[in-house]
Amino acid sequence: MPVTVVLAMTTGTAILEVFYQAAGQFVSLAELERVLKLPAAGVTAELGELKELGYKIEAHPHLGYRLLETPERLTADDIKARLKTRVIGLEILVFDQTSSTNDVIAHMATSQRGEGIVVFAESQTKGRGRHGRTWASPRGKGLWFSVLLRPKLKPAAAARITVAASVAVARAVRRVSGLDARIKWPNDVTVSGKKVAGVLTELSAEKDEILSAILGIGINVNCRQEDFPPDFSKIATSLELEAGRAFDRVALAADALQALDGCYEVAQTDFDSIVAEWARLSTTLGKQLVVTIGARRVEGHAQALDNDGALLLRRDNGQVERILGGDVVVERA
Ligand code: BT5
Repeated sequence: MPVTVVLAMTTGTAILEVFYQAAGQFVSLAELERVLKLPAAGVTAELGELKELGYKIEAHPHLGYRLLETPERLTADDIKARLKTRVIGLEILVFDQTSSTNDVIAHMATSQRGEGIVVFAESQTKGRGRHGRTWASPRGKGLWFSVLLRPKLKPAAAARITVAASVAVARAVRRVSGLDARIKWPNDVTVSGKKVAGVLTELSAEKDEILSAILGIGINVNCRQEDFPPDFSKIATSLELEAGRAFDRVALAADALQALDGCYEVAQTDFDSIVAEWARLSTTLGKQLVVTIGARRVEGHAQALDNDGALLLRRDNGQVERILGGDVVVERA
C-alpha cells in the first residue's frame, strides 16, 4: 500500500501565501498573527527571517506589511506558497548542489515514499540526458528538478509521462514568458527551433507494473550564451536569450509544477486531451522525419501519437511504425 504523507505547512510558506493572496496590498499584523497562529513578536521574527533571505517587505504603522520584492533564489517555502496542487510538490526540497536530481529521487523511490516529492538543485555536477548524455546545468540559471511519480499505468504506456511533462513545461513557459514554446518529439521543448527544456523519464518496473517513474526536467531560464558549452549556440537557448530579459525562476517553478500536476492526472485518465494539446504545440507532427533509434534509422511521416504516447511514423512503403524513444535528426515540412 503506498503511504501518502501530508506535511504540515511551514511558517515561511504560510506567511508568503498570505502575501501572495494579498497581491501587493498591505496585510495587517492582526491578520498575520491570526493566520500564523503566532504572537506579534513571533510574526516580526518570521518577517525578519524573510528579510534576511532577501525579501523586501514594507512595514506601515497602521496598515501592516506588504511584500515588495522577492529574491532571485529558489526556496521550497516560496515555491510551495504559490502552489495549489493535488499531488506534485506536496513536499519540495531545494539543494544547492547535487550530482543529478534524478539520482536523489531514485534514492527516495526505493522506500515506501508516496509520489509527488520534488527535488530542485541550483546546480548539478552530473546532470544527464537520455542515453548517458550530459545535461548542462549552470548554477542558478535554470530549473533543474525531478519528481517522484507512481503512475497507475502499465509500463508500456510510460511514454505518456514524458508527453504530459513536455506539454506542462511548454504550457508554463508560454504562460510565464509569452514565448512561442513548442514541443519536439519525444522530449524537447523548443523556442525558435532551439532547445529550451528537456525531459528525462526513468522507470522502475516489475512484471507489468510501474513501481516508480522519476521525471527529470531541465529548463534553461536565465542562461546566457557563455553559460553553455561553446558548441551549444545552434542547439540550445534560454528564456532570457529569447525574450531579452530575465525571469523569476520561483514563479516559473510554481507554474511548471502546477501545470505538471494537472497534466499528470489527465495523462492517466484522459490521455486524448493531452495528445490534443501536444498536437497543437508539436513541431514534429505532419513532418517528414528521420529518426535514429540506437544504430537504426527510420524515415517516415509523423502521423500521430498513439494511446501509449508512441509516435506513429508512416513509411514510404505505407507501413506504419510505432516508435518509442529515439532522436529526430531531421524535421522537414
Ligand atoms: C534531455 O535529454 O533532454 C533530458 C534532460 C533532462 C535534464 C534534467 S535536469 C533535472 C534532472 N536531473 C538530471 O540529471 N536530468 C534531469 P536528451 O534528449 O538526451 O538531450 C541531451 C542533449 O541535449 C545533450 O546531448 C546536448 O546536446 C543537449 N543539451 C545538454 N544540456 C542542455 C541544456 N542545458 N539545454 C539545451 N540542450 C542541452
